[in-house]
Amino acid sequence: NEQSTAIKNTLNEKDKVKEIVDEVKGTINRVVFVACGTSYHASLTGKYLIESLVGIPTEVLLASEFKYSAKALNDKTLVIFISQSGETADTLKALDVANETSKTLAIVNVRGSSATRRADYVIQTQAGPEIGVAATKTYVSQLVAIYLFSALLGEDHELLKRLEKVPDYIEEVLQKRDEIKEISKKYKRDKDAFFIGRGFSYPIALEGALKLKEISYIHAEGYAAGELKHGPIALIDRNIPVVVVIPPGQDHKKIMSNLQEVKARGADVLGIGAVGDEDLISESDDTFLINCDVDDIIAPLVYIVPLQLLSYHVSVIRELDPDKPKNLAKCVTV
Ligand code: F1P
Repeated sequence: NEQSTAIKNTLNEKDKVKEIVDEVKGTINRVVFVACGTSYHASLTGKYLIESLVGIPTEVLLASEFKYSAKALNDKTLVIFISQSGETADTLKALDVANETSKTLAIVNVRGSSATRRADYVIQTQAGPEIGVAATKTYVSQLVAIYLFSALLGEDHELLKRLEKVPDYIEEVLQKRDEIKEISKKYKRDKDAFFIGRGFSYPIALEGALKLKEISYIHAEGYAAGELKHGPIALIDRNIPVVVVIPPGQDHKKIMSNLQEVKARGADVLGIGAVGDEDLISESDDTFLINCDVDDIIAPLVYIVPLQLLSYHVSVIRELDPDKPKNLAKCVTV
Protein backbone atom coordinates (compact mmCIF):
# COMPACT_ATOMS: atom_id res chain seq x y z
CA ASN A 1 0.00 0.00 0.00
CA GLU A 2 2.94 2.33 0.50
CA GLN A 3 4.48 1.67 -2.90
CA SER A 4 3.63 4.99 -4.52
CA THR A 5 5.08 7.08 -1.66
CA ALA A 6 8.21 4.90 -1.63
CA ILE A 7 8.62 5.43 -5.37
CA LYS A 8 8.05 9.19 -5.29
CA ASN A 9 10.59 9.55 -2.49
CA THR A 10 13.13 7.39 -4.31
CA LEU A 11 12.64 9.37 -7.54
CA ASN A 12 13.64 12.45 -5.50
CA GLU A 13 17.15 10.95 -5.27
CA LYS A 14 17.63 11.75 -8.97
CA ASP A 15 20.17 14.56 -8.48
CA LYS A 16 22.31 12.40 -6.21
CA VAL A 17 22.15 9.54 -8.70
CA LYS A 18 23.20 11.97 -11.43
CA GLU A 19 26.33 12.89 -9.42
CA ILE A 20 27.32 9.21 -9.30
CA VAL A 21 26.58 8.75 -13.00
CA ASP A 22 28.78 11.77 -13.83
CA GLU A 23 31.66 10.23 -11.88
CA VAL A 24 31.51 6.76 -13.42
CA LYS A 25 30.54 7.70 -16.97
CA GLY A 26 33.32 6.96 -19.47
CA THR A 27 35.39 5.09 -16.86
CA ILE A 28 33.65 1.69 -17.00
CA ASN A 29 33.31 -0.96 -19.69
CA ARG A 30 31.56 -3.65 -17.66
CA VAL A 31 28.89 -3.81 -14.97
CA VAL A 32 28.40 -6.69 -12.51
CA PHE A 33 25.37 -6.83 -10.21
CA VAL A 34 25.63 -8.85 -7.00
CA ALA A 35 22.69 -9.64 -4.70
CA CYS A 36 20.56 -12.28 -2.97
CA GLY A 37 16.87 -13.20 -3.07
CA THR A 38 14.48 -10.49 -4.16
CA SER A 39 17.39 -8.07 -4.64
CA TYR A 40 18.84 -10.55 -7.16
CA HIS A 41 15.64 -10.28 -9.20
CA ALA A 42 15.92 -6.47 -9.18
CA SER A 43 19.47 -6.96 -10.49
CA LEU A 44 18.25 -9.11 -13.39
CA THR A 45 16.05 -6.22 -14.49
CA GLY A 46 19.15 -4.00 -14.17
CA LYS A 47 21.02 -6.18 -16.66
CA TYR A 48 18.28 -5.78 -19.29
CA LEU A 49 18.16 -2.02 -18.67
CA ILE A 50 21.89 -1.29 -18.76
CA GLU A 51 22.50 -3.48 -21.80
CA SER A 52 19.57 -2.01 -23.76
CA LEU A 53 19.93 1.65 -22.71
CA VAL A 54 23.67 1.99 -22.28
CA GLY A 55 25.16 -0.93 -24.22
CA ILE A 56 27.65 -1.88 -21.51
CA PRO A 57 28.03 -5.68 -21.02
CA THR A 58 26.39 -6.57 -17.72
CA GLU A 59 26.35 -9.70 -15.59
CA VAL A 60 24.33 -10.66 -12.56
CA LEU A 61 25.86 -12.84 -9.83
CA LEU A 62 24.26 -14.38 -6.77
CA ALA A 63 26.25 -13.11 -3.79
CA SER A 64 26.52 -16.66 -2.45
CA GLU A 65 28.17 -17.74 -5.75
CA PHE A 66 30.32 -14.63 -6.16
CA LYS A 67 33.60 -16.21 -5.13
CA TYR A 68 33.24 -18.94 -7.76
CA SER A 69 32.71 -16.65 -10.70
CA ALA A 70 34.02 -13.12 -10.17
CA LYS A 71 37.56 -13.68 -11.40
CA ALA A 72 37.77 -10.97 -14.05
CA LEU A 73 36.99 -7.80 -12.09
CA ASN A 74 39.23 -4.81 -12.78
CA ASP A 75 39.27 -1.04 -12.37
CA LYS A 76 36.97 -0.60 -15.36
CA THR A 77 34.28 -2.77 -13.78
CA LEU A 78 31.48 -1.19 -11.78
CA VAL A 79 30.14 -3.71 -9.26
CA ILE A 80 26.64 -2.85 -8.08
CA PHE A 81 25.43 -4.39 -4.83
CA ILE A 82 21.68 -4.43 -4.22
CA SER A 83 20.51 -5.07 -0.68
CA GLN A 84 17.44 -3.90 1.23
CA SER A 85 19.16 -4.38 4.59
CA GLY A 86 22.72 -3.57 3.60
CA GLU A 87 23.72 -6.32 6.07
CA THR A 88 23.31 -9.58 4.13
CA ALA A 89 26.47 -11.57 4.93
CA ASP A 90 27.14 -12.99 1.43
CA THR A 91 26.61 -9.57 -0.16
CA LEU A 92 29.00 -7.86 2.28
CA LYS A 93 31.68 -10.53 1.73
CA ALA A 94 31.47 -9.99 -2.02
CA LEU A 95 31.57 -6.21 -1.54
CA ASP A 96 34.85 -6.49 0.37
CA VAL A 97 36.39 -8.57 -2.44
CA ALA A 98 35.15 -6.24 -5.20
CA ASN A 99 36.51 -3.19 -3.35
CA GLU A 100 40.03 -4.54 -3.87
CA THR A 101 39.89 -4.13 -7.65
CA SER A 102 36.81 -2.23 -8.76
CA LYS A 103 34.49 0.70 -8.23
CA THR A 104 31.55 -0.33 -6.07
CA LEU A 105 28.03 1.06 -5.83
CA ALA A 106 25.54 -0.05 -3.17
CA ILE A 107 21.78 0.39 -3.61
CA VAL A 108 20.48 0.04 -0.07
CA ASN A 109 17.35 0.89 1.91
CA VAL A 110 18.55 0.82 5.53
CA ARG A 111 20.43 4.01 6.40
CA GLY A 112 23.88 3.68 7.91
CA SER A 113 24.04 -0.07 7.22
CA SER A 114 27.38 -1.79 6.60
CA ALA A 115 27.06 -1.73 2.80
CA THR A 116 26.55 2.05 2.82
CA ARG A 117 29.80 2.46 4.76
CA ARG A 118 31.88 0.12 2.60
CA ALA A 119 30.90 0.96 -1.00
CA ASP A 120 32.49 3.78 -3.04
CA TYR A 121 29.07 5.12 -4.05
CA VAL A 122 25.64 4.72 -2.45
CA ILE A 123 22.12 5.17 -3.73
CA GLN A 124 19.74 5.27 -0.82
CA THR A 125 16.26 3.95 -1.66
CA GLN A 126 13.58 5.85 0.21
CA ALA A 127 11.06 3.11 0.98
CA GLY A 128 11.16 3.66 4.74
CA PRO A 129 11.17 0.71 7.17
CA GLU A 130 9.53 -2.45 5.88
CA ILE A 131 7.52 -4.36 8.47
CA GLY A 132 7.01 -7.62 6.55
CA VAL A 133 9.93 -10.02 6.21
CA ALA A 134 9.41 -10.51 2.46
CA ALA A 135 10.53 -7.48 0.44
CA THR A 136 7.74 -5.63 -1.40
CA LYS A 137 7.94 -1.81 -1.43
CA THR A 138 11.71 -2.00 -1.01
CA TYR A 139 11.87 -4.19 -4.14
CA VAL A 140 10.04 -1.64 -6.28
CA SER A 141 12.21 1.13 -4.78
CA GLN A 142 15.36 -0.80 -5.73
CA LEU A 143 14.01 -1.02 -9.26
CA VAL A 144 13.36 2.74 -9.30
CA ALA A 145 16.98 3.37 -8.26
CA ILE A 146 18.21 1.04 -11.03
CA TYR A 147 15.94 2.71 -13.61
CA LEU A 148 17.18 6.17 -12.56
CA PHE A 149 20.80 5.07 -12.76
CA SER A 150 20.39 3.37 -16.16
CA ALA A 151 18.27 6.13 -17.73
CA LEU A 152 20.73 8.82 -16.57
CA LEU A 153 23.73 6.81 -17.77
CA GLY A 154 22.03 6.16 -21.10
CA GLU A 155 20.67 9.74 -21.28
CA ASP A 156 17.17 8.41 -21.91
CA HIS A 157 15.15 11.52 -21.01
CA GLU A 158 11.89 10.03 -22.19
CA LEU A 159 12.21 7.11 -19.79
CA LEU A 160 13.04 9.51 -16.95
CA LYS A 161 9.76 11.32 -17.64
CA ARG A 162 7.79 8.10 -17.82
CA LEU A 163 9.06 7.05 -14.39
CA GLU A 164 7.16 9.96 -12.85
CA LYS A 165 3.88 8.33 -13.82
CA VAL A 166 4.64 5.01 -12.14
CA PRO A 167 3.14 5.94 -8.73
CA ASP A 168 -0.21 6.65 -10.44
CA TYR A 169 -0.16 3.35 -12.31
CA ILE A 170 0.46 1.54 -9.03
CA GLU A 171 -2.40 3.38 -7.32
CA GLU A 172 -4.68 2.18 -10.13
CA VAL A 173 -3.57 -1.41 -9.45
CA LEU A 174 -4.15 -1.06 -5.71
CA GLN A 175 -7.66 0.28 -6.29
CA LYS A 176 -8.51 -3.00 -8.02
CA ARG A 177 -7.02 -5.23 -5.34
CA ASP A 178 -10.37 -6.95 -4.66
CA GLU A 179 -10.11 -8.60 -8.07
CA ILE A 180 -6.88 -10.25 -6.97
CA LYS A 181 -8.43 -11.20 -3.63
CA GLU A 182 -11.19 -13.00 -5.52
CA ILE A 183 -8.73 -14.83 -7.80
CA SER A 184 -6.58 -15.86 -4.79
CA LYS A 185 -9.40 -18.13 -3.51
CA LYS A 186 -8.58 -20.53 -6.33
CA TYR A 187 -5.06 -21.02 -4.97
CA LYS A 188 -6.16 -22.07 -1.48
CA ARG A 189 -5.37 -25.75 -1.90
CA ASP A 190 -2.76 -25.58 -4.66
CA LYS A 191 0.62 -27.21 -4.18
CA ASP A 192 2.41 -25.92 -7.29
CA ALA A 193 2.25 -22.92 -9.61
CA PHE A 194 4.17 -21.56 -12.58
CA PHE A 195 4.94 -17.96 -13.47
CA ILE A 196 6.16 -17.19 -16.98
CA GLY A 197 7.42 -14.10 -18.80
CA ARG A 198 9.94 -13.01 -21.43
CA GLY A 199 12.62 -10.30 -21.47
CA PHE A 200 11.82 -7.60 -18.91
CA SER A 201 8.91 -9.77 -17.73
CA TYR A 202 11.10 -12.76 -16.90
CA PRO A 203 12.40 -11.28 -13.61
CA ILE A 204 8.78 -10.32 -12.80
CA ALA A 205 7.86 -14.01 -13.15
CA LEU A 206 10.81 -15.05 -10.94
CA GLU A 207 9.89 -12.53 -8.25
CA GLY A 208 6.17 -13.42 -8.41
CA ALA A 209 7.08 -17.07 -7.86
CA LEU A 210 9.46 -16.22 -5.01
CA LYS A 211 6.78 -14.20 -3.21
CA LEU A 212 4.31 -17.09 -3.45
CA LYS A 213 6.93 -19.49 -2.04
CA GLU A 214 8.05 -17.12 0.71
CA ILE A 215 4.70 -16.16 2.19
CA SER A 216 2.17 -18.75 0.96
CA TYR A 217 4.36 -21.87 1.04
CA ILE A 218 3.23 -22.96 -2.41
CA HIS A 219 5.92 -24.48 -4.59
CA ALA A 220 6.20 -21.97 -7.44
CA GLU A 221 8.56 -21.85 -10.41
CA GLY A 222 9.37 -18.70 -12.32
CA TYR A 223 10.33 -19.56 -15.89
CA ALA A 224 11.44 -17.79 -19.02
CA ALA A 225 8.38 -18.48 -21.19
CA GLY A 226 10.43 -19.76 -24.13
CA GLU A 227 12.28 -22.20 -21.88
CA LEU A 228 9.14 -24.06 -20.77
CA LYS A 229 9.24 -26.35 -23.78
CA HIS A 230 12.74 -27.49 -22.84
CA GLY A 231 11.46 -29.55 -19.93
CA PRO A 232 9.00 -28.13 -17.45
CA ILE A 233 6.11 -28.25 -19.91
CA ALA A 234 5.96 -31.92 -18.85
CA LEU A 235 4.64 -30.73 -15.49
CA ILE A 236 1.80 -28.68 -16.93
CA ASP A 237 -1.49 -30.51 -16.79
CA ARG A 238 -5.10 -29.94 -15.85
CA ASN A 239 -5.76 -27.15 -13.41
CA ILE A 240 -2.15 -26.31 -12.59
CA PRO A 241 -2.11 -22.52 -12.17
CA VAL A 242 0.11 -20.65 -14.62
CA VAL A 243 0.51 -16.91 -14.20
CA VAL A 244 1.43 -15.33 -17.53
CA VAL A 245 3.06 -11.88 -17.40
CA ILE A 246 2.22 -10.29 -20.73
CA PRO A 247 2.52 -6.50 -20.98
CA PRO A 248 2.24 -4.71 -24.35
CA GLY A 249 5.51 -4.76 -26.27
CA GLN A 250 7.49 -6.47 -28.98
CA ASP A 251 7.28 -9.96 -27.46
CA HIS A 252 3.53 -9.93 -26.93
CA LYS A 253 2.81 -12.41 -29.72
CA LYS A 254 5.48 -14.82 -28.55
CA ILE A 255 4.21 -14.85 -24.96
CA MET A 256 0.68 -15.29 -26.27
CA SER A 257 1.79 -18.46 -28.04
CA ASN A 258 3.42 -19.71 -24.80
CA LEU A 259 0.12 -19.02 -23.05
CA GLN A 260 -1.69 -21.10 -25.67
CA GLU A 261 0.81 -23.94 -25.18
CA VAL A 262 0.04 -24.22 -21.46
CA LYS A 263 -3.67 -23.67 -22.02
CA ALA A 264 -3.71 -26.58 -24.49
CA ARG A 265 -2.45 -28.80 -21.65
CA GLY A 266 -5.33 -27.76 -19.41
CA ALA A 267 -3.54 -25.18 -17.23
CA ASP A 268 -5.59 -22.64 -15.28
CA VAL A 269 -4.21 -19.40 -16.73
CA LEU A 270 -4.10 -16.06 -14.94
CA GLY A 271 -3.05 -13.40 -17.45
CA ILE A 272 -1.52 -10.20 -16.13
CA GLY A 273 -1.71 -7.80 -19.06
CA ALA A 274 -3.03 -4.57 -20.47
CA VAL A 275 -6.53 -3.12 -20.45
CA GLY A 276 -8.04 -3.79 -23.89
CA ASP A 277 -5.93 -6.89 -24.65
CA GLU A 278 -8.83 -8.89 -26.09
CA ASP A 279 -6.68 -11.89 -27.10
CA LEU A 280 -5.46 -12.23 -23.55
CA ILE A 281 -8.95 -11.88 -22.11
CA SER A 282 -10.40 -14.54 -24.38
CA GLU A 283 -7.57 -17.07 -23.89
CA SER A 284 -7.14 -16.76 -20.09
CA ASP A 285 -9.28 -18.20 -17.31
CA ASP A 286 -8.74 -15.03 -15.26
CA THR A 287 -7.09 -11.74 -16.03
CA PHE A 288 -5.82 -8.76 -14.09
CA LEU A 289 -5.57 -5.76 -16.39
CA ILE A 290 -3.23 -2.80 -16.04
CA ASN A 291 -3.13 0.63 -17.72
CA CYS A 292 -2.10 0.05 -21.35
CA ASP A 293 0.52 2.85 -21.17
CA VAL A 294 2.61 0.49 -19.03
CA ASP A 295 4.65 -1.31 -21.69
CA ASP A 296 7.20 -4.09 -21.27
CA ILE A 297 10.03 -1.63 -20.44
CA ILE A 298 8.40 -0.21 -17.31
CA ALA A 299 6.30 -3.28 -16.52
CA PRO A 300 8.74 -4.55 -13.82
CA LEU A 301 7.80 -1.52 -11.68
CA VAL A 302 4.04 -2.06 -11.93
CA TYR A 303 3.23 -5.65 -12.88
CA ILE A 304 4.89 -7.03 -9.76
CA VAL A 305 2.30 -5.35 -7.51
CA PRO A 306 -0.65 -7.64 -8.41
CA LEU A 307 1.67 -10.62 -7.91
CA GLN A 308 2.68 -9.36 -4.46
CA LEU A 309 -1.03 -8.91 -3.68
CA LEU A 310 -1.78 -12.41 -4.94
CA SER A 311 0.78 -13.93 -2.57
CA TYR A 312 -0.54 -11.82 0.29
CA HIS A 313 -4.15 -12.89 -0.22
CA VAL A 314 -3.25 -16.54 -0.79
CA SER A 315 -1.24 -16.45 2.45
CA VAL A 316 -4.18 -14.97 4.38
CA ILE A 317 -6.67 -17.39 2.87
CA ARG A 318 -4.41 -20.29 3.90
CA GLU A 319 -4.46 -18.83 7.43
CA LEU A 320 -0.74 -18.02 7.43
CA ASP A 321 0.97 -14.85 8.64
CA PRO A 322 2.23 -13.03 5.51
CA ASP A 323 4.40 -10.70 7.58
CA LYS A 324 6.30 -13.47 9.36
CA PRO A 325 6.97 -16.40 7.04
CA LYS A 326 8.52 -19.44 8.70
CA ASN A 327 12.26 -20.01 8.34
CA LEU A 328 12.86 -16.58 6.76
CA ALA A 329 14.77 -13.72 8.41
CA LYS A 330 14.51 -10.11 7.29
CA CYS A 331 18.26 -9.99 7.24
CA VAL A 332 20.46 -13.04 6.63
CA THR A 333 23.67 -12.28 8.53
CA VAL A 334 25.33 -15.71 8.48
C1 F1P B 1 17.98 -10.43 0.66
C2 F1P B 1 16.84 -11.38 1.04
C3 F1P B 1 15.48 -10.75 0.81
C4 F1P B 1 14.37 -11.67 1.35
C5 F1P B 1 14.60 -11.99 2.82
C6 F1P B 1 15.98 -12.58 3.00
O1 F1P B 1 18.02 -9.37 1.55
O2 F1P B 1 16.96 -12.55 0.25
O3 F1P B 1 15.26 -10.51 -0.55
O4 F1P B 1 13.09 -11.04 1.23
O5 F1P B 1 14.44 -10.85 3.60
O6 F1P B 1 17.01 -11.74 2.42
P1 F1P B 1 18.76 -7.97 1.26
O7 F1P B 1 20.19 -8.26 0.96
O8 F1P B 1 18.05 -7.34 0.12
O9 F1P B 1 18.59 -7.22 2.56
